[in-house]
Amino acid sequence: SKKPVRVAVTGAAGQIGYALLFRIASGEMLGKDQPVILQLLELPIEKALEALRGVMMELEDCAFPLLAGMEAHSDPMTAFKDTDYALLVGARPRGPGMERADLLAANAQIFTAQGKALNAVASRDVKVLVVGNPANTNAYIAMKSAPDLKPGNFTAMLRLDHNRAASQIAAKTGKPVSAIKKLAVWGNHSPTMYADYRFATIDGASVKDTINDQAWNKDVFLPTVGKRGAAIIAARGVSSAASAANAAIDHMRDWALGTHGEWVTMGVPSNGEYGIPKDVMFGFPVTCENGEYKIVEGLPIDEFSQACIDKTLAELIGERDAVQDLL
Ligand code: NAX
Repeated sequence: SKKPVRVAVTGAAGQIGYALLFRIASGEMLGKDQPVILQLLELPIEKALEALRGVMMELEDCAFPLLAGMEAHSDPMTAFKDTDYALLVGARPRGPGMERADLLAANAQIFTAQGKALNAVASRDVKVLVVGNPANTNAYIAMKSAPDLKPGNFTAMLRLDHNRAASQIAAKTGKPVSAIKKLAVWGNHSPTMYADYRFATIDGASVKDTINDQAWNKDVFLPTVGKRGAAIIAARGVSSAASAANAAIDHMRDWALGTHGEWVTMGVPSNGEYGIPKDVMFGFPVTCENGEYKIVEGLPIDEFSQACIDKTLAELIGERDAVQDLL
């Protein structure tokens, strides 16, 4: 049987953590033959650590055959020791009256410390997924704080946006989501992201030609996907958790086990693809093979798409510039 791998999860006592840990431990992320050791990080405050103890009791009570070990930590330097995978879910939420700059600064502090800890103690091949918002910029900060790790070890979660887009297209066309291929979401995990179905196929037919309605794209599809997080908060009273955890599982599973030629969306550091400045953590279509992702290159970008990409890029550059002095 396989040797256990180490999976660190931060914010483990939060609502995404609660929807995520049980699925990792049951083998849905890394395979039904891959034992895992969970290294869980929470804030060093009694309430959070007590809640984490409760979650760990429930994990024990599942008696998962693949759960080879479990640790609680309040210091990233121990939580990330030798970790092969790190899901950075915990982040500072926006409090009442908090300005955007304050939010960026508070998270810069968290993700600098976590990036440094990963740099110091994690496996050299660690795969890092940042879920905590602002996810792209937090991933950028962690990457910049870990100079001894490859930039490509760091990614941000755009998969929820990708899955939301797929689901809207399935509903519009009356086809199952499984029939949709070659969808892409460009840019920031924020309402500025650009979900792009120009290359997508459904049962082999062009999605764009099947829908054939640019007004629907612009006036319905893009706003629906972009504002989906807010719609869920309005309906549920709290933010998306199960769907976010599901997207995190999809992202890591595909990165680790491969996509067999199919496209998925990951936020990854640019190497200059599509004119995105180097190191900007940007949503791109990728394929994954042998534990590596590869950006799908050479796609034509029309005028409408370029304007959308420019807008989401401008937002990311603004976030990057706001934290530059804190790194
Ligand atoms: P919760 O507030 O339920 O849980 C967050 C947990 O993180 C708390 O238990 C808190 O104690 C812990 N935490 C905070 N700072 C920490 C730190 N420095 N180290 C370790 N633990 C820390 O939030 P939840 O609903 O689970 O959401 C978590 C994050 O995901 C938020 O930043 C949220 O905005 C973000 N999201 C990102 C999405 C994406 O697609 N990228 C979608 C869903 C979600 O909104």
